[in-house]
Amino acid sequence: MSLIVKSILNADAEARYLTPGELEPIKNFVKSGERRLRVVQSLTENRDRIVKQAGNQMFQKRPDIVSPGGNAYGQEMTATCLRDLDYYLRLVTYSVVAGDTTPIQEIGVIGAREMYRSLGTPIEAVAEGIRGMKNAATSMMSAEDSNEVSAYFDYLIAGLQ
Ligand SMILES: CCC1=C(C)/C(=C/C2=NC(=C\c3[nH]c(/C=C4\NC(=O)[C@H](C)[C@H]4CC)c(C)c3CCC(=O)O)/C(CCC(=O)O)=C2C)NC1=O
Repeated sequence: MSLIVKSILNADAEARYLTPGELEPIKNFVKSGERRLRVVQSLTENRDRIVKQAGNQMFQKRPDIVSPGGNAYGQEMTATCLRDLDYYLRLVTYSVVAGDTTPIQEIGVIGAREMYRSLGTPIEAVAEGIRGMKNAATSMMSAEDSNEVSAYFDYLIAGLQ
């Protein structure tokens, strides 16, 4: 949920106007709008490259997952693994747009550990792949944009550990 919607729901629950304390973060949210949209556009346009680069890095660091008996072994499983990275990159774009970690948390983190355990997927390797996406994504951005998006990648990585 975006900051604006959240603030309105809180205020309306008490039938009151938005307070200066609520308007200040909204002001910052609005001010950062252009930057956040620029970041999302960059992630969206470069998603194939980001996922591919991160995948290659991850498979190099963890050759076991693409070796016989590994969870991402075989063309189909490797593709499913890269699809998961793409899913996570998409969630990061949702959170950057909303200026809020809720999409990452609700869609990508809650229940993820249990799900990956049941699939036999080593979750620390998933986190490694996401770290690779962070590196790939931030290497193609300005320092300011990179700051914006790093926080969301870090939040996601921490949530999967
Ligand atoms: C947007 C929220 C969302 C997430 C996160 C998600 C993940 C997700 N990953 C899955 C499978 C999978 N996920 C992986 C991923 C990997 N294996 C590895 O060793 C690597 C470390 C890693 C890649 C980084 C693999 C290989 C499978 C297939 C496992 C199997 O079918 O046995 C499945 C099982 C169903 C399917 O195959 O689609 C789900 C639900 N689905 C969602 O809707």
